[in-house]
Amino acid sequence: MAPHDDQPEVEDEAMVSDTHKRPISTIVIFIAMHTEALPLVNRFQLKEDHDSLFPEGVPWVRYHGIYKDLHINIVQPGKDSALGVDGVGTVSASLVIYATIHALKPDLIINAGTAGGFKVKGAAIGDVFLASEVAFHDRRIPIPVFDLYGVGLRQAFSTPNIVKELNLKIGRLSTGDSLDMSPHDEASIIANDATLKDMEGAAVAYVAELLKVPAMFLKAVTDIVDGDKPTAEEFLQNLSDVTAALDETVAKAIDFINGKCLSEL
Ligand code: FMC
Repeated sequence: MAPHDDQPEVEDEAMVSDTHKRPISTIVIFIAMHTEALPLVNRFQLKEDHDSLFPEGVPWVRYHGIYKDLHINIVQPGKDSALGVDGVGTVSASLVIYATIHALKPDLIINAGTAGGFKVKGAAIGDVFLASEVAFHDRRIPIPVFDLYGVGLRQAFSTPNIVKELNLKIGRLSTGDSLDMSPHDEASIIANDATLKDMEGAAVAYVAELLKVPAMFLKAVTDIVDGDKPTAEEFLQNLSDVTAALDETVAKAIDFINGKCLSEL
């Protein structure tokens, strides 16, 4: 490589280490479902943004406010315009995160939400995990290298001090666009060595990496994937209680993050 080609890389590195050394100021919390977000919106007294950052007519929602030294933003896909249900899944997550990063240039993204957990990997209902890595389980492309692209394994931003302070369980998160689990998905989830299964995490990680924003993943277990209860039933039954556990953990994480820089997390 010609010497002048090296220059931007050096500057990039200097910029990255700079951001890692100044206190975190703007946080974006992406939460797919309204029920999951409500306790945090109330806790931090966030206000809905009526002068939207987003394109006119999209259902995407942003709640924002100031808490201690932090600008906190909770963003959501909102309700599907045709069907009126929360826009869960990878497609809307990617779009909302893209638009949000573009507009707010946050220092950190937290994807908070519910997930299925595998009891063979130590998950129980109500546990809140921090994901160490995320990957997809429904993008099977059996062609060399495309196979790895499909899996899209990515590291979460490393936050060893948050893990210690909050005493969090750690596991890998596997993402796909279905709540149920087909035998193909199951094989991929096992190959991903996942403890958790959700519908947004790996998509958030993809966009965050693309736009160079650190991302962490806090996931609360609503249902046991390798248990004997039907997933949808167990999910709906536990959603409200588990959301309370998620709220507690996210709030503690925010308190820990306040006043710190990325390298102290
Ligand atoms: N499988 C996939 N997703 C989820 C899950 C499971 N067993 N339990 N909870 C979830 C999460 C997804 O990320 C969605 O946002 C929502 O809850 C279910 O539609």
